Amino acid sequence: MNAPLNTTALREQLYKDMSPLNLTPLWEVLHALVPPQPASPCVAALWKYEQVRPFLMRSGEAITAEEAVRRVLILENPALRGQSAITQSLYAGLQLILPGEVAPSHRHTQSALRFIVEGHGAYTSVDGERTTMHPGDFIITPSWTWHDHGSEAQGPVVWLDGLDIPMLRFFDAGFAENGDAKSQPVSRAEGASFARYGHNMAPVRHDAPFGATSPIFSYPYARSREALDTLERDAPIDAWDGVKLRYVNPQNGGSPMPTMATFMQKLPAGFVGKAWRQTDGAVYSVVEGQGEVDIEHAGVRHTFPLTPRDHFVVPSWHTARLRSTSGCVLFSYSDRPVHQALGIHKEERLS
Ligand code: 1HN
Repeated sequence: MNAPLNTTALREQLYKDMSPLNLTPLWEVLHALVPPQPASPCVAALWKYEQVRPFLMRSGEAITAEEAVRRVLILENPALRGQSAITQSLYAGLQLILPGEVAPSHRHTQSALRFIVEGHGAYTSVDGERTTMHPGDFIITPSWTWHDHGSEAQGPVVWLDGLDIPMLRFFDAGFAENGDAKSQPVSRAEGASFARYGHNMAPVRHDAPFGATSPIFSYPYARSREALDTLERDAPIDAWDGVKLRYVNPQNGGSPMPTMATFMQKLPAGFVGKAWRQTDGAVYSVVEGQGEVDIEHAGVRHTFPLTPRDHFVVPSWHTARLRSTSGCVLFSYSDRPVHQALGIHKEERLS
């Protein structure tokens, strides 16, 4: 029911008179502040690799990795253009490095993940240890560690960068520092961190070299794929996820980074998944095979066809459903660990 005219006039005058003191009535915004359902401003979106790749290659002609510092095309949520964000809390971009190039050393408080999309033989160095990239590998840059990238590959190498940039921006906690040298000196053998922490074993005198972040820099695709294949053959298939595993920090069983969870899943051939929704917004990279995803929110429904190297985003509380006739492997990351740390994570598995 509308307020009578004199009341309306009274209120409008009140709002106008107190506005110079930076006062606003809660009752006008209360409903939007605590909505009955999570109400993300983000929308579902798909980036087809065949459409994106030509622009990546053109960037390779337009600017060097060194001049750009990081030659990246940001995947911006269509509803958040200009904010360098794919969800309210997460950043995503596709980075290109060409043979012989170096992306110079720096460090920042933001955590980063790399998911290798195309090409072999580029490397990233984290605090003196190099990791060679292969398609499907998941590589971590812990907060405040020196990192640079380089390439001794034959052709272009492209990876997905996932960072917690919008989250740290929200906390006004973003800092960065440039290194003295373009490439940091290599001080540890490649594979040392994986040998220490990647085989269900750990150093006897336990340390946490990167605090809350996993001491493993690289989770190789071959290992993840083998696990999914074994489970697809020998274990019950989840009706929503197919076969889905989360990557872990071997020191505590939690997510590899404090702000981002990462997952790899396989949809068996003929999979028709049930629908779910969850409060963590998730970014997906299609690794192998073909499939389809339906994403629905507030009466708007998208069906995205999926082929390798495509990327898509499922924002918070959007209902999603996966299908694959021939089988499909998907990598994804989300801000779930933060929701869980705050005790606010919600998931609904619909039938
Ligand atoms: C960054 O340092 C990298 O190290 C990639 O490759 C993307 C986006 C924003 C800020 C820093 C990298 C980034 C970034």
